[in-house]
Amino acid sequence: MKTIKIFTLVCATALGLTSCSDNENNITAQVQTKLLFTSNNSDGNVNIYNVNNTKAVTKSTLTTTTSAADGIYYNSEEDLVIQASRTTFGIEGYAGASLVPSDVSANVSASVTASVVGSLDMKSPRELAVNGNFYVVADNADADGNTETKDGKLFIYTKSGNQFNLRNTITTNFKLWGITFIGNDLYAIVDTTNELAVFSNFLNNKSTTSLSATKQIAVEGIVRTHGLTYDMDTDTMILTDIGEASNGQDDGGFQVIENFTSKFSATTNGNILALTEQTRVAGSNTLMGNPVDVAYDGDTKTVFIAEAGNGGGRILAFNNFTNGGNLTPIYNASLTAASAVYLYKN
Ligand SMILES: [Ca+2]
Ligand SMILES: [Ca+2]
Ligand SMILES: [Ca+2]
Repeated sequence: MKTIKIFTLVCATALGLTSCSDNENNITAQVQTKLLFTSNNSDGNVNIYNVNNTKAVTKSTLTTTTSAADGIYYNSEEDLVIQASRTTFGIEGYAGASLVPSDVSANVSASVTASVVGSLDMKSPRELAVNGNFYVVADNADADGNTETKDGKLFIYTKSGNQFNLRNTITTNFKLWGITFIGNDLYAIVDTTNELAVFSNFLNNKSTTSLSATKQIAVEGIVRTHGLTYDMDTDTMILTDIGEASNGQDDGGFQVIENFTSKFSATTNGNILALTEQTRVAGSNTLMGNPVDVAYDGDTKTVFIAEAGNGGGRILAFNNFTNGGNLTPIYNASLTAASAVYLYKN
């Protein structure tokens, strides 16, 4: 496996001083590899954007045999890119991905075949969340044969060697899309609404069953949420808002919730987390119509968006969002039917 690590020493620049010393307080091994892994529903290929410097982004492509995918993750220990295929309806893992992003010249491409696969259980996979050896996929197909009732299924796989094994499924009493872990708790957006649900100690539910959320709250300011991401280091949660699904051009946005842990705790079950506790970015300059997924780099306060609608699909990045509003993206690349983003940092 080729190494893709680059380390630099960060020097103290506070108070106008520029100095490098070996004082233990001043030495930091800084993150220098930042790769944005993306899936899409147009050709199913994995596009990997090197976003170390958002002013000089390069892209590599893993050409897959899947033609649509939604939900992506990078397992660096095994150098494995994993996505939920909407062609096979199973999870696929592609080895050797680091060979591509280690070369930062633009538009490197490599063909890959799925070397880690499992049973083909799903109907409409939409997002992947990983906790240790557990790979959880949210499926937004109707779960009970009655399209009048809102529900969805979470498929829980464990990875063993070159195999994903289905451990159990959990049926939810709301429609699913984005999911993410915070520790052992699984957070899920409640599709078609502005609500956020959490299942505490989710992986302790080892049998195939129906499960109600431990807690479910409304997020003021959002019309219809879809994607979410959480950054542990900065305790920041970000939710996307697709507005009306029929408007893929200019009614989308995202909302940033800093100090998420205390704000979520303070909002009791069934209540509303106020817009005044959040920062909202939306408007025609943002190029967001249906932002379906989000990733966040807390180091640089940069938000990455998978936009499914505007211009046919885009990967967008935003920073300086403190005041919110109708921001212009600092990065904008066409990616037809972009469906998911995952940020890997090393
Ligand atoms: Ca149903
Ligand atoms: Ca929309
Ligand atoms: Ca994601």
